[in-house]
Parts: sequence; C-alpha cells; structure tokens
Amino acid sequence: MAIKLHRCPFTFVHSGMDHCYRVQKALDDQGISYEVVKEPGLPRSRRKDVERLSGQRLLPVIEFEDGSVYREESDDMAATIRGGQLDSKRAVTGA
Ligand SMILES: N[C@@H](CCC(=O)N[C@@H](CS)C(=O)NCC(=O)O)C(=O)O
Repeated sequence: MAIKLHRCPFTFVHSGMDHCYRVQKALDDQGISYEVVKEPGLPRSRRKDVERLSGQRLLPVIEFEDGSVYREESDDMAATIRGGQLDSKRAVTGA
C-alpha cells in the first residue's frame, strides 16, 4: 500500500506556483510511490475528509499507510521530501 497525496483537483497544472504540484513533483523526483486522492476545490468547506484527517482544510496533505498525516507549508513539505526526511513525519497527526 502506498502513501496517499491528498491534493487539489487541478492535476493538469504543472507549475511550481501550484502548492500541490510542488509537493507531488518532489515525491516524483525522489521516486516515492503514492496514490493521488483528488479533494474538492473551492470552497474549502467542501473538504470534509481533509478536515477530518488533518484538522485543517488546506492542501496538500500526505496520509501515511498507518493513517498518520503530514501537513506543513508546501515548501517545507517539498524540502522534507527532497531531504529524504519524509519518514520522520510519520505519526505526526494534524497541522
Ligand atoms: N501556503 C500554503 C497554501 C496551500 C494552498 O493554498 N493550497 C491550495 C491547493 S494547491 C488550497 O488548498 N487552496 C484552497 C484555499 O486556499 O482555500 C502552502 O504552501 O501549503
């Protein structure tokens, strides 16, 4: 089972300006396999699953196989992934 990348539905946007793409690209570049879970766009109030998982409504959010969740600013998430530190974020629940 792979980790899940909960992200916005705009998967066609391949720009570093997009917070979700920035994190997805970091996973790709590091060769980390993951499953994409497309969450609703705006308004944020539609993101009930995201809120239940992470205690907030912004994306992206990474859900580990053990159910723990990782959410930080996307730049920090990308840096963590590129630094090979993603595993250290397991069992950190909430934002
Ligand atoms: N500063 C946040 C921004 C995250 C962000 O705005 N993500 C978008 C999806 S790519 C989002 O959730 N937008 C909905 C909103 O801003 O209400 C970060 O870098 O993680």
